[in-house]
Amino acid sequence: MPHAFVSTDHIRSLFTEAMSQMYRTEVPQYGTLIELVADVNAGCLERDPALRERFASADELERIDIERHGAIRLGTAEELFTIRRLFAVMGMQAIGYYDLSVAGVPVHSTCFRPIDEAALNVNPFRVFTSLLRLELIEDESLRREAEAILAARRIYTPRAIALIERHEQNGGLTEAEASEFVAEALETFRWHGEATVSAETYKRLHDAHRLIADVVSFKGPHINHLTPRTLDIDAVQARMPERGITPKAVIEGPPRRQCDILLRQTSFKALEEAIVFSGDEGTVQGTHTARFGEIEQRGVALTAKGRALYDRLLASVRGEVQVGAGGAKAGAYDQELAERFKALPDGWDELRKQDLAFFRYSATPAGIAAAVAGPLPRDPEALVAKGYLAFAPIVYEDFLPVSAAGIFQSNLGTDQQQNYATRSNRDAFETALGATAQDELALYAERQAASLEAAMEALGVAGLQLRTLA
Ligand code: OOG
Ligand code: NI
Repeated sequence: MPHAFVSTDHIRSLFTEAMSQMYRTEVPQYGTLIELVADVNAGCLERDPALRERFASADELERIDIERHGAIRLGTAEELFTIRRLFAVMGMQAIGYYDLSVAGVPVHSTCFRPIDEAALNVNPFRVFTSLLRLELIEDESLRREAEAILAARRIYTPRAIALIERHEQNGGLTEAEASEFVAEALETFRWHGEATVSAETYKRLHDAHRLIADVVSFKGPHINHLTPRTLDIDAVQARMPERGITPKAVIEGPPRRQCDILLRQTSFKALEEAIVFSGDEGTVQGTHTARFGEIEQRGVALTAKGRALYDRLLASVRGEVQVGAGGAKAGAYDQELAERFKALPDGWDELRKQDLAFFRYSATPAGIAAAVAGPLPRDPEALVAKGYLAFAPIVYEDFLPVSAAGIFQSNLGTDQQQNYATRSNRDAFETALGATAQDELALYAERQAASLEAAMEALGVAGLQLRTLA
């Protein structure tokens, strides 16, 4: 009899844990951030017993501060193609397309994450994965050189590839294969203190764009940050300096609200780390700045209509106040953000009624009891009003391009503002990926519709509707 396969969710959890351990060892300041996050989260739960109870009953107390995402930057189409296959072993698929060239960062990206609600509940870990757009290097000889350097590297171990193939052929991995796979996959994300290029080449790449040097000069796509979840991002941001951590100037995303929407995130500045360059005249010491730590707080996913309003409000804030080098005008930015976002309703029912956000519907016990007694109205609004149909926000599981650009930028230095006169190139990205990047809005809409359908059925209303239609 063949050995049983473990679930992709289990492999993803093993991987998340292994990455967390590795990154804490590699970047000690990240360990300090994790401790601060744990303290702040514990304080929130202590002050709010109802919140604590919610987490306890969902069996989530243990997992509150575990990592929610990480990020890597790849150099070639082939690397992207294989990373899709690697993440598939852990039940993660490419969702969404993010063009960051409009923000002066020469990459385009996707998010690898689980899709099903059940899988997200077990472990929602996702990886923001960028592909360098070498075509944006203007200097042709430098571009060719970068291409040649990248073409020569192998970022996956032969054993990792063999295990990916085994997963594809057999439809899963056994427990022993899964732990071996995680150990092998970790090699791809590990930091290498030795650059594969000379100090001189590094400088030329760095002068073209700091990010190009980060992608091209090393053996592999080191994980550049991990991001735990916090229950109070403003508190963590304010308290970072207490622990000797320098936060970026402003929290990206929407302002603090009663009803959290989308994603708020902030990071500590990337650290300057010692590296060794290769060279004909022996090795040369240098430094490289790439790795940082981040925190996130997620809220409800917005519909296309809600998102359009969000984008418009955010653009108007950024048009009014530009945060300068060293965080100048950060206070004014935060104020303007809070002020302008008053235009976006801050109540769950308002967000729902105006079709601004996605919700998960369920039949209440009162509704089910009433359904037994007699037929219920078919209009969902009437059912909500009677307390027969309940709704809860669907959490936003993706990223925000403007925020991502802000995170990149703060770790590249504010002197790096460049604008690429180029269009996004989703087709090229998906060709490299070997798959389409799925539409995140369609996924939320499907979940909302499926929950409503199931709830209506539980209330005996779906059948009624079908009969009327027939
Ligand atoms: C990725 C930055 C984007 C986020 O949380 O928006 C990101 C990177 O720096 O490679 O992780
Ligand atoms: Ni991030």
